[in-house]
Amino acid sequence: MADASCHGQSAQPVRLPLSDGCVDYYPGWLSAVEATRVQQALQASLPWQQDTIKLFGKPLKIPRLQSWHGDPECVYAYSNLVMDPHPWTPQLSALRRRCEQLTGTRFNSVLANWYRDGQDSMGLHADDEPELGPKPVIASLTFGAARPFVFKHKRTGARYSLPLAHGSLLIMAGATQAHYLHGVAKTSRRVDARINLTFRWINPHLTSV
Ligand SMILES: O=C(O)CCC(=O)C(=O)O
Ligand SMILES: [Mn+2]
Repeated sequence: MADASCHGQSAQPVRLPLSDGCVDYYPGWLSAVEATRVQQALQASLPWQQDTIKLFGKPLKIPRLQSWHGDPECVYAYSNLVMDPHPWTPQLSALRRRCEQLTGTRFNSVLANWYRDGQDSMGLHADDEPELGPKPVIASLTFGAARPFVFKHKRTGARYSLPLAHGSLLIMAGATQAHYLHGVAKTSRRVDARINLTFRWINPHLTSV
């Protein structure tokens, strides 16, 4: 259990044992009933799309649905994909406010990911684009199936994995993005849908497009 938070205020999170990172986990941040209500509303109301990236020059559909929301200037670029933000919905704004109150940090954007089944995934990566700044605080809210969330140390290759529970909140802060990759692997197990929201602060003047 953490005795001091690395992202502002403290509300009894579990501090993950990642030597060079700073990751706090709040398993039941939302009640199961509220989390289910939010998940259903997000699935029904966000403008989900399956984006295409270029890998070694070849177009490739990413294995999940996404929806990018934020303040108008929050253009986000990764893997040759440039995303203009959809506006905040009342529900995303309310969740953002609660994450801001907990962390003492501001967020101006959120990436929503919908993993439809076990074939949907997110490859190992770090959220280390210049526009996120050197020590980004990222608030990650999970709904639905508890898929293993994997951290891999960039230098040592050491791995740490935990299943992120329905209604849980994970805060990645400090040097986590500098030292670790993270991702959600495919699985051949039958798994239900999973939605994840990552709230971020983007500096629009540093966007690399
Ligand atoms: O789905 C997740 O838990 C992680 C999502 C993520 O890493 C991202 O959106 O950058
Ligand atoms: Mn990420």
